[in-house]
Amino acid sequence: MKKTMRQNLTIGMKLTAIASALTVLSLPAHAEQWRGWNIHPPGYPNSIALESFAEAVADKTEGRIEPKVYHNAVLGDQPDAIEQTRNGALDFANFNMGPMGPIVPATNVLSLPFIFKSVDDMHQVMDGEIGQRFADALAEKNLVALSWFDSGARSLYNTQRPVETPADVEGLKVRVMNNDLYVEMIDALGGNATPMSYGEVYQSLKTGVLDGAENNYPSYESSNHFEIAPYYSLTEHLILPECLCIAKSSWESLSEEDQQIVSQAAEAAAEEQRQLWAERSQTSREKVLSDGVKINEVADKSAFQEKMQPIYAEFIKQNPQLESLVNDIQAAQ
Ligand code: GTR
Repeated sequence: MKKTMRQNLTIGMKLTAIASALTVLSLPAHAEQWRGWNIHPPGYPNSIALESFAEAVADKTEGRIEPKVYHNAVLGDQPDAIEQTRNGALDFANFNMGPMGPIVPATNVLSLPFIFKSVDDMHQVMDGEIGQRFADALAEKNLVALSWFDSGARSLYNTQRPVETPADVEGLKVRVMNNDLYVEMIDALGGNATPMSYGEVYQSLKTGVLDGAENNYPSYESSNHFEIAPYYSLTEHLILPECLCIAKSSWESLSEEDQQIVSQAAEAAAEEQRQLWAERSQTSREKVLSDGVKINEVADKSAFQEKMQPIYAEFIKQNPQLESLVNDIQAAQ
């Protein structure tokens, strides 16, 4: 009797051991934990798309890669995060091409005001051969751009008055993203540009350190800047694409099969983001309007465009190797 019990016990123990060995075997040898940077809050189109990307990658690699998205720029502001992704401290991120300019000079072409005629033109250009040239330039700086997100058109907003002509910008203290081209852009309109990280803008508007800033509808709304700066003027001076970028070191550590999975997940995320973006642009606009924001059309955009001509001329003088890229983008629209 006793012997049988002991035998059962031994068999039981062996079975348990086999079961746990099997469990171990079914787990990937070393699951890669991937850290992803995101500037926006949960629920924002980009945030939802990044979450979908993370889920698809974890799912399709059967847990070999476990990406986690950190929202609200908790891992640092955008210029910092770009550096961290370049050196592999972060694995993936959604970056706007604006703050990319100081690191990847070719992307500055995208920051030339009014370079794109419309958001559709921007997508058509970025989804084609020219977009690949930007991806190549990013790759040289250790960033693998797998897909392009929508970021709409950026317009000026401020606490003081509607902007209808360049003269209305005179004297306004305007926050810009970290890129000298934007300082030149605001200076050319007679304003005072202040480069500042996104997270500091709300407080600076509130205390009067800033009179205004510039952004698309979803960011203007989700950042609550509209509560303090209620004049939103449709200058639409910048149409900046955003990338879903992977750190080169993380990318190169993947098998070919996993690269394909990650790449497909990034494409699917961009598709989802663009659709959510279109919806959110509408709802953000409605939300700020119902809160009392005054939105004005800018009847004569050419007055703003003319002020930008010296910036183009100087840019091409300083970067002759980028002239053909500027021309090719203009010709493609
Ligand atoms: C948003 C963009 C962010 C960030 C922000 C800013 O539209 O999605 O990546 O660039 O603007 O103004 O700093």
